[in-house]
Amino acid sequence: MMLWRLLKEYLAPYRRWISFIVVLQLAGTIASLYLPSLNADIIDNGVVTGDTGYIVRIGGWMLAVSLIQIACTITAVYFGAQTAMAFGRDLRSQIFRQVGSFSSREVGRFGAPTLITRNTNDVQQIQMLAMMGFTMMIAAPIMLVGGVIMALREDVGLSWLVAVAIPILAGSVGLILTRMIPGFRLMQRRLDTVNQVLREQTTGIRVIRAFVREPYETERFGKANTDLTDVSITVGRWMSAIFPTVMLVLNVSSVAVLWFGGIRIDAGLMQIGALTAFLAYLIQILMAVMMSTIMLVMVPRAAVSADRIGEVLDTESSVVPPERGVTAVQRTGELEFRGVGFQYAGATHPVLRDIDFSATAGQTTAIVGSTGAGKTTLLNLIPRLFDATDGVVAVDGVDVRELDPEALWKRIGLVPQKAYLFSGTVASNLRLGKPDATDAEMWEALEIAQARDFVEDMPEGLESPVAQGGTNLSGGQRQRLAIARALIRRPEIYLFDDSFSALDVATDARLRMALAPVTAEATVLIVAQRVFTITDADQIVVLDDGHVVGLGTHDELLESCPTYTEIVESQMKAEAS
Ligand code: M5T
Ligand code: MG
Repeated sequence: MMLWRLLKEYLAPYRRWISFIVVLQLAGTIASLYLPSLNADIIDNGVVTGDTGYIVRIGGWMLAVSLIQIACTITAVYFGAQTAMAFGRDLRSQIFRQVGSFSSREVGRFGAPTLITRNTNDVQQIQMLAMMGFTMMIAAPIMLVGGVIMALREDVGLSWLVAVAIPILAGSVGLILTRMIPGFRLMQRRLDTVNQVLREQTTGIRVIRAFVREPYETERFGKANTDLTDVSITVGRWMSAIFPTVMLVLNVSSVAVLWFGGIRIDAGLMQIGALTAFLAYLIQILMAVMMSTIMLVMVPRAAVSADRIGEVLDTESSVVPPERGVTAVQRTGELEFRGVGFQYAGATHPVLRDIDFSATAGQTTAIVGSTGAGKTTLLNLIPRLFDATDGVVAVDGVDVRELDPEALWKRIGLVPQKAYLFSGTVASNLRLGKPDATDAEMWEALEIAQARDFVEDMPEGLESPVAQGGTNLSGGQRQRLAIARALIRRPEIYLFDDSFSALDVATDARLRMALAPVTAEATVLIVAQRVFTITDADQIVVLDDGHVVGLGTHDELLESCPTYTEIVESQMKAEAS
């Protein structure tokens, strides 16, 4: 069972603490079991005979035992909480690490919202179980067994009451709890939905406003929220029935003890002190039964969460780093696609088929094709954001899957189509490209990327804040920062995925001029929408529906490739009009 596996694995480092907690719980429970019998002694030997000295003596002893019990319990709870929280922390960081190793394919399969819920709320469920376990689960069985023994010692004649009360309590509480279990799985799923809707709305808030979808989105959130509330209420209703049921059983048993005990005392078979002690033990026993039952119901809930966490932990990234990655290679800057095919998980058709071409250092290779032709997918195969499902992508003659990932990424400067920036500052975003970049290097990269002007105009220059996703910048500014981020590491392979699309024609031209000397020695792949910007490329790859339909220079392609001619003509017409 996943829950068991997680607990065993992640509690292992805290074995010593746990033994300590068990000892404390044991001591505390024994102390609390001792108290009623001391009380009985006071009544039978002190109160009944009027021996004040005895009362004071045993009373003092009771006080001491109580203090021990309190101290043990407090310490046990303290360390129990510490251990449970440490357990949660470790589990969360492991999930985080696992998710970090996922390729886009796995992240896409789960979806970000559920990954977030799994790493927060689901971990919390198990953490709570561990916490309750440390504070109650250890005490409950000791209390149960000890209570029964002590009760029998006080009076065997009433022991049948214990035998009747335990199954009644366990049965009725258990019945209620089984009603609640189906609600738990539903609760986690609906929590996922609430997270998902909330996330979508906060990221898409501008679009929602622009299309006046607020009422609709509000309703959508309202529905998800109500669904979660409904199932929580159903679970809550059953939960609220537990306490009255317990009290009912407890009170009826107490009355029965007093009733039958009274008869036995009348008959001279039992002493008053023994009766009070017996009553106290019965209550302790029933409390232990209740605690165990509640624990038992937390188990299925935590098990649901454990399964959800286990799914994440057991998902292997489809992009696995090689066991012994090749780091030392003859650096030629050669980039090669050999019979490459790619199919997205769950897609019916491959997006790329039989891609064959190579690009060498000092060359600029342009990739053109209509939207959805597979240009971005093609580029993403090089830094292994995905792995080719067919054929080989090779850098310097080595399959990228055999290269050490760090070594591979160091050589690649990728400017993605959607320029994503991280929350922080301009400088912190540039340092993603090169952690030890100096201010001068940053300004130089910004200069080439034509971003110097606007960064200088920002109030704090390099230290100006950047919002998550770069939402406080314009699309063109974001693109230029993303270009600077890739430039600053001076890679050997540049991948520009439609990276100039948000720039006006003049800025685009200036940027390319500045870029040319920097990338002269490098292998450059440019995905372009505007054909006139890549007419001087060394070679142009024309993609259509995942196939290479043309390969050559601008002039060659005009002669031989109808698809290319079509693209050029359509853009010229647009220019003219
Ligand atoms: C090519 C499909 C998409 C399209 C084809 C990124 C992505 C794409 N696709 C998926 O099924 N899942 C995905 O996660 O793949 O997409 P592309 O490579 O992004 O095309 P492009 O870069 O040539 O297009 P564009 O618009 O950027 O010029 O059919 O459905
Ligand atoms: Mg694209």
